[in-house]
Amino acid sequence: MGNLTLMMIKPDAVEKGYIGAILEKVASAGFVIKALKLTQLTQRDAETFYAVHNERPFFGELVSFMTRGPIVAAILEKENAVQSFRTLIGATNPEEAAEGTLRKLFATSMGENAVHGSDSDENAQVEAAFHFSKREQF
Ligand code: 3AN
Repeated sequence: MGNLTLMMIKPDAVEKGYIGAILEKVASAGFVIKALKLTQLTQRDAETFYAVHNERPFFGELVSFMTRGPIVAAILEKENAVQSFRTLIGATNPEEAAEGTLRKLFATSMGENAVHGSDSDENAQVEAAFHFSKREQF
């Protein structure tokens, strides 16, 4: 069981001014920030990051959404980080997300769902390396 996960605050939540509110919830839930940046994905970045979904019907929509404005990327540390953070995020569809979860609070739809969290320890490592060099990780 790993203790790191990769978060992205997606363009919809950045546009709405939710960066501070989301980081406050993340910190209050006991996650420690090990790396943090405001950045913007290129089309190639998004296609690479979401390569597992490239056969899905929503892939084009997902890539154009994720590249339309800046995002916040962060590496978060906590015991059992991947599972614990996915619980804090809530279901992919915000209408199904539990009360108090980040998607219930800040997301509007299945596509524009405010926050990403890694789905496995392996992907957390890959996604952390995708966004951060070693000297940006503390
Ligand atoms: P999660 O982000 O909850 O792990 P995944 O891995 O199934 O969900 O999907 C990755 C991303 O693809 C989601 N965060 C969402 O932005 C987008 N997505 C998933 N399903 C749909 C859908 N039916 N329509 C549009 N976008 C979707």
